[in-house]
Amino acid sequence: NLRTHYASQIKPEELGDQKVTVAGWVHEVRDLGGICFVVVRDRTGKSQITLVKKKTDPELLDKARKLVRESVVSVTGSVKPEGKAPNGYELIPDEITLLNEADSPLPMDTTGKVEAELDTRLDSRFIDLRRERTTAIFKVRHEVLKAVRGYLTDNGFIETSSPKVVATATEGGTSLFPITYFDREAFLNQSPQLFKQILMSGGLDRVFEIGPIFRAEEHDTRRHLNEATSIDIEASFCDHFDVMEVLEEMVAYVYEQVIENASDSLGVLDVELKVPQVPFKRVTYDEAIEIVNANTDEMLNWGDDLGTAAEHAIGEYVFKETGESHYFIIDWPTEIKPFYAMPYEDNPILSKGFDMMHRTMELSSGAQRIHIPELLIERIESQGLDPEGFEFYLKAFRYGMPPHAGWGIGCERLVMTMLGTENIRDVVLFPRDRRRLSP
Ligand code: ATP
Ligand code: AMO
Repeated sequence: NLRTHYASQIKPEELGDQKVTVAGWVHEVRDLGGICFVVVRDRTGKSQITLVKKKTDPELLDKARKLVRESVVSVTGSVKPEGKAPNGYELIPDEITLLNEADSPLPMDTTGKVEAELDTRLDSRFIDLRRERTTAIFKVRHEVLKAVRGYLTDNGFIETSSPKVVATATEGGTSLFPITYFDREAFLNQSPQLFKQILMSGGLDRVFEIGPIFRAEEHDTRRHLNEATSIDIEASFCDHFDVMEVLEEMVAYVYEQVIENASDSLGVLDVELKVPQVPFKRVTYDEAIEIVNANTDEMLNWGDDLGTAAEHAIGEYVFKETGESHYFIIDWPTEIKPFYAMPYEDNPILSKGFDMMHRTMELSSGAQRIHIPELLIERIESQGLDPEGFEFYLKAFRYGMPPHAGWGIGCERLVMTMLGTENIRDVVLFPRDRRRLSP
């Protein structure tokens, strides 16, 4: 056996004389002459291996002293309670197996004493992940996705997957990555949008997808990726207000679950989470414009999109008023929402599209969708797109399409705003951006 226990599973009082085997990376070797400590680290924590010169086989002691930091070892021995050791125990080894020796010097420091640049860390992600802080982020991300799946499943959503190689664009705002698909031009999909809507015609009623989206964002910002993970839902016989409720309830549930299941990781990251209060405040687009014009130097006209500075001004305003970071912006001008957003029947200048915001950035967009094919074609044309390219999609609207609504929320932005990381790249294992294509 290369391993019987993780570091955090070893409880000396329960083990008695039973031997254990831990496996992991050599975190440090401290040779004090009469006594030598080897600290072995795994995903869960650290084990201290203690070798007393007088009591240890000289060959084993020699092997321990020569261990190179960050090498991979497996250690078998007996456990003794020891208050001064990392998890309250020490391991008296019978055997140390060197499984893979690390070169030195290492590409970057793992002890956390020297803070490396993000670029250096991303270049050597395998080493960066050996830092407790980095691993903690991905443990939280796991809890986030687990909670999302749990919440949506419990609320009647079926998990589906849609193709990532497609023939058409869906989101006007950003450009597409073209690829060669045999002898045809194709693209990497920007959003499951069209497919999740087709599933509504199919009668799946409530679906969700967690998958990659690809966006050829021109700019290089701290909140944009070229490959992101989108959490998408679509639900039939619903309007935008119904799915906004699903969204805010889900976000609150995710926070609750992270607090419950990832408190250790939150501690490592020094993050104290507060569950957002539902319902989130609803700010209308008109109010949003007023807030920006009253509180900043910007003068926005009705119909303008909200830029970064405007989003920040609104976020601060809402936070001051409610003490909450999350809120919705509703009742947007139809013209600046995607073609699939349903205009209000009694005032088609406004749409049933919404954004869900965090104080610092947009987290999600959604809408009640147009389910009437004639209106949909009109909207596609009015955005300068060719309905012919959307035939596979439009077909699903002509033979019984229920009213429906949905949203997409960026997983990375959800995790980033939860943990307050500076850069979205911190919460992606192998980010894709303007410059970064490997690892
Ligand atoms: P979406 O997914 O809807 O595109 P987003 O949060 O990525 O949402 P964008 O529409 O890309 O938002 O941008 C939101 C606003 O921020 C836009 O008005 C845009 O002009 C502005 N913005 C985007 N990138 C930058 C940038 N690099 N510098 C300054 N402003 C930016
Ligand atoms: P939208 O384009 O607003 O809406 O995208 C939804 C959410 O996905 C995340 N996101 C990104 N995150 C990081 N980097 C990017 N380049 C990036 N682009 C998007 C954001 C954003 O709020 N089809 C609609 C959703 C719907 O209506 O159901 C859509 O894609 O968090």
